[in-house]
Amino acid sequence: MSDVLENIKDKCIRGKRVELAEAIKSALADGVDAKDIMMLSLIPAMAVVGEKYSTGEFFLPQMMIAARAMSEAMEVLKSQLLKSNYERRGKVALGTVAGDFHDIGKNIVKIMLEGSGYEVIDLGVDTPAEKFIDAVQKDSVQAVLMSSLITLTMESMRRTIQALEGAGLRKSIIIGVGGAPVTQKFADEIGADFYSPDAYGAVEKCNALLN
Ligand code: B1M
Repeated sequence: MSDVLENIKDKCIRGKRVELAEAIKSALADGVDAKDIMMLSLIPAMAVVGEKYSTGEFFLPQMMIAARAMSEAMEVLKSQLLKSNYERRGKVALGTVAGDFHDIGKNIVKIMLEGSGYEVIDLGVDTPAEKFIDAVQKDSVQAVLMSSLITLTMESMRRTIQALEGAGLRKSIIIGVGGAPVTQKFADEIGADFYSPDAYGAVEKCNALLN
């Protein structure tokens, strides 16, 4: 990895948000690709933060500081990532499921979908099944996409799919799931239409299944 990308990653891990934003602006001005900054610096930085938290080297405050730096960095990158101008492709609802407040991954999925021409109804975090149902009924979305970062809250995905089935809406939509602990096996088990390990994959699956 180049020194520039390594430096950005390091600043994100250490939660140096002002320096991080400056380093990203400078890299963009030098022609570094926004996608490379996201894929090679920021996302790997969060994996390192997670490892450090697991091993007890980082505590919750450090994880929060790094997460805030990452969120602000995404704001800097957003305009670059949204530059692609595709024709409108469809409307999807996206949310982090009930009980879960992690939204960095969800927000990346949102940016990538919007950059690819989708209208995204962002349901936010800690999203109960009823909000997904509302989005299908009132906003006429063609897909429901759910994110979960905690093993325990993966069950909220199952409950949401059951609630959509109970409301008679299941057959009219595509359901996609993702987030670090989610697997293809789990997606199959709960009856989702697709699983994607990353944001680009989620866009590809939407392209394939909705168009
Ligand atoms: Co939390 N946290 N956290 N956390 N946190 C994890 C997830 C954890 C693995 C850390 C650890 O223990 N090593 C652990 C979960 C353990 C488990 O269940 N197995 C954990 C824990 C325990 C907790 C708390 C319970 C801690 C506490 O309070 N004691 C608490 C939970 C609060 C709650 O939600 N109820 C908590 C809180 C937080 C912060 C607030 C400090 C912060 C979140 C800030 C925010 O999101 N605004 C935070 C963070 C930053 C993390 C880690 C370090 C990083 C998560 C992240 O943003 N990754 C995380 C460790 C880790 O993941 N290794 C951890 C980067 C992001 C880009 O990846 O979200 O996976 P990800 O998204 C990817 C793909 O998965 C995919 O695309 C994205 C981009 O490629 N994707 C989808 C995501 N959603 C998709 C949906 C799709 C498709 C693809 O739909 C089709």
